[in-house]
Amino acid sequence: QEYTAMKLRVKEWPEAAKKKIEGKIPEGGNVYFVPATLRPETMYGQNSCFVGPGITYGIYEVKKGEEYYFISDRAARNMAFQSIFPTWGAFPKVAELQGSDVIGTIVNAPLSIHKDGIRILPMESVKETKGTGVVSCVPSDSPDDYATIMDLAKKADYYHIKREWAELEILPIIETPSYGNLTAKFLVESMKINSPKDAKQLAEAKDLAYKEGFYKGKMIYGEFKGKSVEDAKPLVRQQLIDAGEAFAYAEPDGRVISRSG
Ligand code: ZZB
Repeated sequence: QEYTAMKLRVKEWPEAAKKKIEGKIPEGGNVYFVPATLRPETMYGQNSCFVGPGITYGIYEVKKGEEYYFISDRAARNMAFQSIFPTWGAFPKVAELQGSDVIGTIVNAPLSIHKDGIRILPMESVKETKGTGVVSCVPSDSPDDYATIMDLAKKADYYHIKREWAELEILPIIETPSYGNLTAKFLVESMKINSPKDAKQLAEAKDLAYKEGFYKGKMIYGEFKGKSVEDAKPLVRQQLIDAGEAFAYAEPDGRVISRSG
């Protein structure tokens, strides 16, 4: 799996996170949340960014005094063998936090219509063993994200968030013949998915959304408006990478690869 790892720079930490990172990030050092995505062309529609509240994350030093990544330990280890850290195999950890510590953090999200930043929010279904453990929320085109954001808005108190953090306008970015311009909303509603816990149905919806979006989707927002999703995807990705706002991150597939041959 070749992901696009996005760099979402922290603008403001909540109190719980401040306490845990105090004295650990040098003055002037930037921390980035790094969601891994397979859909760079949807980044215009990021309206928040998810972490698993019960997952343990680290802040890792990528460039001393300058650049630090908030990711899962597993992702840091993988990145250390992809020349993302300066020393091969090394991934220096400067702080350890729980996902729940960072809920409410404001980060700057490249390409997002939300120019003042987006919030870090909780998503129970984030898998620690996939990507970076950080997930960008695009409720227009990801059924999981749509179901989660609806639930967060409905049960804001339960999730210890402010309702308005989840109750944001959903930007249409891709038009498809079968599902209109808000694919995720269409699928979640028509498949009667009532909760982000409906894992089986959500997996099915995700599959449908991927296929329809990739093969039939057309961009209706952004610099590549009018182009097919298939054509726009690599263009948006390259633009983000060239701007230093993203980098390539490959997910090892878990199988043991024989190197004897
Ligand atoms: C933004 C986005 C916009 C995504 C979209 C999807 C869609 P896959 O297909 O199963 O390999 N993701 C990444 N890491 C995690 C994680 N640790 N736990 C849960 N979800 C994760 O999944 C890749 C996608 O799953 C990634 O791409 C990310 O969400 C999420 F419009 O990023 B995506 C139809 C899907 N649309």
